[in-house]
Amino acid sequence: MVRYMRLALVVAILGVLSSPLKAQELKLWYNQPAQNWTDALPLGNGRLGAMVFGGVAQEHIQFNEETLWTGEPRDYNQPDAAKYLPEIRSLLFAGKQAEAEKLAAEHFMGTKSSEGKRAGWFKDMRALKGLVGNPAATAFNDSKWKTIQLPAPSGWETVGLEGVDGAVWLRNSFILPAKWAGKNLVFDLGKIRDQDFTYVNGVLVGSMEGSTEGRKYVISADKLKPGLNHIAIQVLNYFDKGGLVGYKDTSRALMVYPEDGTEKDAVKLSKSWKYLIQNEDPPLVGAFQASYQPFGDLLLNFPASKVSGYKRELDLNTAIAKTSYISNGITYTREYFVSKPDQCIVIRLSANKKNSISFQAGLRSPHKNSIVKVIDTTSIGLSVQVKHGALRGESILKIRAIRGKATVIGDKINVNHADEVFLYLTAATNFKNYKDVSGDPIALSKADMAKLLKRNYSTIKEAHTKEYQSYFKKLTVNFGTSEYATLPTNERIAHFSKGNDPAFAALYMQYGRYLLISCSRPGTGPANLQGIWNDLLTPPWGSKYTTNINLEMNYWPAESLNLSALHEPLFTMMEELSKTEAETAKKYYNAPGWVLHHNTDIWRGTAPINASNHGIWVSGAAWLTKHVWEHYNFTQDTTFLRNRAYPLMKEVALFFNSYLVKDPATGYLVSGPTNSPEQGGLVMGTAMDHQIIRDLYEACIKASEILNVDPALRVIMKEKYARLTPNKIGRFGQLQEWTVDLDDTTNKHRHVSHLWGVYPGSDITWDKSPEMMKAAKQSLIYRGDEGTGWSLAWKINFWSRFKEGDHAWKMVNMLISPAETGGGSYVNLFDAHPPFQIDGNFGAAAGIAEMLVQSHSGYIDLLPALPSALEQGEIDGICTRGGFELNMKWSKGKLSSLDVLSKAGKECILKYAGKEVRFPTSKGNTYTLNAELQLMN
Ligand code: FUC
Repeated sequence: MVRYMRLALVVAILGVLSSPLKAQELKLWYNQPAQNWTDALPLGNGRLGAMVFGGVAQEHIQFNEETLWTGEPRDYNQPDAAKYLPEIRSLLFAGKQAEAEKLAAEHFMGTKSSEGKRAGWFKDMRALKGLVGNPAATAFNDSKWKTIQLPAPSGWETVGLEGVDGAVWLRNSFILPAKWAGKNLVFDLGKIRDQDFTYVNGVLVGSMEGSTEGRKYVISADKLKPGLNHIAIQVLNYFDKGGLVGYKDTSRALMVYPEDGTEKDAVKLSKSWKYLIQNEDPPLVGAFQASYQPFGDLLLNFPASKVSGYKRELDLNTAIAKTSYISNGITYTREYFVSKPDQCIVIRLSANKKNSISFQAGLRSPHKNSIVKVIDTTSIGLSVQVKHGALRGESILKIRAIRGKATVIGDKINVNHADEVFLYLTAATNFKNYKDVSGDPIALSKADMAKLLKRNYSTIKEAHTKEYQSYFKKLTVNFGTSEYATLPTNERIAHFSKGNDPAFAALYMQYGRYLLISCSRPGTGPANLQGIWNDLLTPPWGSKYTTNINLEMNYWPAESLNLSALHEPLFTMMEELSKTEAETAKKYYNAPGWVLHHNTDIWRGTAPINASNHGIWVSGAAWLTKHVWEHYNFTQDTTFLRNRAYPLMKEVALFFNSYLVKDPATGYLVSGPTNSPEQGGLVMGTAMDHQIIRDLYEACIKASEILNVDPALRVIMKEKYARLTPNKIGRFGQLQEWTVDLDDTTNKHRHVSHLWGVYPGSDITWDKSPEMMKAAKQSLIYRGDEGTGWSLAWKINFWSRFKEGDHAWKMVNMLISPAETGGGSYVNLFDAHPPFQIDGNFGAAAGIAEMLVQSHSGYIDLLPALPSALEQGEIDGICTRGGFELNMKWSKGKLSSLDVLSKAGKECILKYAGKEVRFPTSKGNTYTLNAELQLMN
């Protein structure tokens, strides 16, 4: 009987297997070339990144090399910060937050890079140095000036003044409506970066310094004329974005309207302005940390022609992008990829008719200090030097034309009537490590080129595909297909939240994996705020590494989505940080071990930055160590635990052993001075810190037991663990964000740090503490669903842990919707903060996995938060803690089959629909279970 039943079950399972879900193509594709950078398709090998626009008359490939940053190696620490620590703490305990923040601002922030002297330059600019005539004057002739479109919300860098810091004049005019005669007018010029001197009809009418205040100047009627009135603005921009940036609400115009009227009566000034650069060399501005830089652009200009059948795509299965179109009856195809084995950006141009390929290739860079040079008869090079920085880069472009001819003319390469063309681009910098910039970029770039030129295109392509697929193929996911799967990606994004395209969520998940492979390979640096892709000299938040959510979120999918090896760059960075951080621990807290505040950069800066109300946050290192511990949990690799994870964890535990202090009000240990990221200013004691520290102690105690080391330290950690401030439920039924019940239930801020214990932590679970879980959920309900890209992604994970799949799905829908003013997705599916920030891509991919499998509570929970929209599907290769890899299928919302591969031979505990099964496993064996969780082998 039992045998018969087994047989029937096997037949049933085979039945399911024999009617597989139809899979969609794993491609992003479009019917038109990229207009904006966030339409372009990203490629990368962890070190070199490329954004492919796919233009017909002009192909544009913007590229990056991951080590090109501003700045130089330097000490970021304030030498005697620790002297002020006791006073800051006692002020905070005494409720004197403002005084504590002031003292900390003066003595506790990190040091900035060197500053220039402003006074002399300022005087020269105001005295019109370098100009002929006075542009403020009404009669000034600006007919030879160029034009610029204003406002430019992302800075004038994005509308034609890339790389310009300094003094720029802007001129415009408007006709005074007759009915405004005799009225005072309001000039609303939005925010200006950084300082303006605004003239109307030659008279200075307003001036302000500071980039956060909008300019609204009231001009008295006597300064105005009937008819034409002239406006001239001298803008002094010292660093970062420049110009008239308008308002956060980008639909708001620059305008002028009567003082007694409203904006409805306004004459718009949002239009073309004339401009002249007076000077581009302002005095240096000190920066707490460095910014990631673009390297250059490869441009291919083709003869103009009419085309049909245009398509561009990115194939996630091969990490190869393609553009194709028909022109004059000839089908042209471009193929692009970035090879890790051959360390280069590769492009192949082909046509289905011989002698048909002609174009001109050139290089350029947004860096002012850059030149294009001839290397040999078929190669040119690009040298860039970062302004005021220690880093420089060298790139080489080599063209191989099959038949036809490639020749260098001027600083460009011309190709005429070729059958097929191969372009190879290498790039390198002088960065060796965070202390050493003595590298030889030209030698490196040349060596890469020499090596690859010994191989042919198909060998290079094959090696690339094989290496890429060694990561990508480890997991497949299929949520079925739908009619929408045939739509171009931009249309699918627009349609997704309207329903019926669950397959797109599978594509989004795989795209997250694709992006991680492309920007974080073993041996490269970790993924920064934009992964590896950046086209701006002043990118948002420096495109650096923010550690109060963003850097960690980048690596959330690494273990569960079977990309464990890609975690490596983060671990190497942590080992470097643990060295620079040791200095910070000593100089700021007089403590052993290491501590990381809320940001770091390529130079491994670790001291607090920005402002004392949010820059002094102490849990960065502790949070990062969760990643080494999770790597161990997923892989069960005790050698890794002994040699890499535990030493890092132990040093952070040693820091907290010394740093935690007793809260006089409660007797518990608290962290502080610190903050709950970007909420409530500098305080003693935040729920987030305590959850992270508790997690660290728990992990460190377990690790020391597994490794059988440090028994004395274990005793101390256990004692500290027991005395740490516990999670608390506040008066609104919410999980308290601080030790004191200060939560504001109307606060809709994107940061939800006090829920750290729900995800990525496991301090709060339905099993361990249902009341606290309810309170955490209540806090999230108060905070609301809206948020930036990463905030939406975090909320997918929270709702999955709350086991509310449909709410989690709602968050997926909000994230996969066209990026407008809030979080969403750009045309190329990059996550929109906005602007672009890659963390949301990774956080959401991890969040979808969390709907399917969870393993943070000591067992594997199958389909714990399956949304009704994903009622059928299959995933092969999803990983869990304990060293298991699952192949799982479900249909009609119910598990239908499961294979468990045991990679470490640990006991397997599975839970599904109220059932629990446990069985011993042997390493390397696969266990098959049926829908009832019965073992079939
Ligand atoms: C913090 C966040 C922002 C952004 C930035 C990189 O300041 O509050 O939303 O993610 O880091």
